[in-house]
Amino acid sequence: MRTKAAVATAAGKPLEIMDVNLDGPRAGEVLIEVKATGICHTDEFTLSGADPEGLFPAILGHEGAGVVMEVGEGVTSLKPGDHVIPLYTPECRECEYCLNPKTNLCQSIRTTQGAGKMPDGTSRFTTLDGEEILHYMGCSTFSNHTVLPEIALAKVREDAPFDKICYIGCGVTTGVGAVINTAKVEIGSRAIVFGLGGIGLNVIQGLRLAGADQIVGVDLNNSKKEMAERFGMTDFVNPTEVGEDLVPYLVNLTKGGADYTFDATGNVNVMRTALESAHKGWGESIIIGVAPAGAEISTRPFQLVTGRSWRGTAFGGARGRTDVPKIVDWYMEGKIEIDPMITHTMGLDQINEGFDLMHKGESIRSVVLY
Ligand code: NAD
Ligand code: DAO
Ligand code: ZN
Ligand code: ZN
Repeated sequence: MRTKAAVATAAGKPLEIMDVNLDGPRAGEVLIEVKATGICHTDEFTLSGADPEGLFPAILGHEGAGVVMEVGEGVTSLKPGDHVIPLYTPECRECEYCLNPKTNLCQSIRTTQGAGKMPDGTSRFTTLDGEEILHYMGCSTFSNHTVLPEIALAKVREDAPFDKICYIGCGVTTGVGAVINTAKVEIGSRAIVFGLGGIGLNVIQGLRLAGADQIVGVDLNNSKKEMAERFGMTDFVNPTEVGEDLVPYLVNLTKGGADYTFDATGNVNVMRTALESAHKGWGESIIIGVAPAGAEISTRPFQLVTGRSWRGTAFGGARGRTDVPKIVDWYMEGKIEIDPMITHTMGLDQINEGFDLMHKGESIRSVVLY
């Protein structure tokens, strides 16, 4: 079939809106119509050329929601008409990783997904001239139609609005899941969240859901304060206005250090501050932010000897086919909020404006509606 897509032709260039060819689903694959997709920082990271694994030409986008149109041979868990959210972290339920309750990092299609291909090693997308276009994170939601492996689709309830639940495909699940699945925050905890963007706000609402008593938000940008308070932040700290070293300031503010700290900036210096402002003896620091290629973290090992621990999380530790439908339920039941975080919507033709809004720090989430 022919469909309309925003194609990343080369690093550092705006996306080009064009018609492309899309082959139908092969065995174990599913064709979906994408109804809405968020624009995430990871798309920008790849488009900018900063992602060492970025491949071009490709159709980016990994935060979508849509409807199944056709299923390939052997697909049993989905049928045309089902509402779905694409998963950049699939869940095959069979590999060594899926069978280990300690991780959500299904490895069954890792190699081909990283190479921009479907599991059989080929792409379904070509230009109208027949040139191959690569998939991205196994999702390619910046196309009105896309093909994914069955194991990379979460089936969700049909009354949930696409323009909101697309955000559960990355930002919401990453932030809320970091609290619930990775840190397993207890009622009454004290926590610090570094970075109050699209991920950090979801960490904050995850902390509220978990019953944290103190939720400190740290950001260089004072304009982030109001929205973070709306989602449950109890204290705001702008490091440039503290007038003393940040770690002792935060340790004092949290009465000895936080039970849990989260980095949602991707800055390795902030990651160190997050670790060192966790409570001596038991504080846990969770890295969510993705640092630039080649960046390294450091601290004095005595920080760990004295009981702090340093961990990371991808996709909020969520097993997508199992957990994403539950997060959609939480949204529909009012346990979590999404609507205020969708600050801008646009058509596919305006998608580059969504990237501009992100660069200027004016949006939390821009969502493309097809
Ligand atoms: P964002 O740009 O919307 O938010 C980052 C926030 O950090 C901004 O508000 C900015 O003002 C603030 N900030 C920057 N430097 C700071 C500093 N030194 N001190 C305090 N605040 C600072 O980004 P986002 O969409 O929220 O993503 C955050 C990070 O999470 C990115 O690195 C992204 O790649 C990563 N991410 C990780 C996963 C995962 O599964 N681990 C998934 C999605 C995104
Ligand atoms: O199994 O090695 C692997 C791949 C893990 C991918 C995790 C990606 C998480 C961070 C990227 C940001 C996603 C938007
Ligand atoms: Zn993302
Ligand atoms: Zn698996």
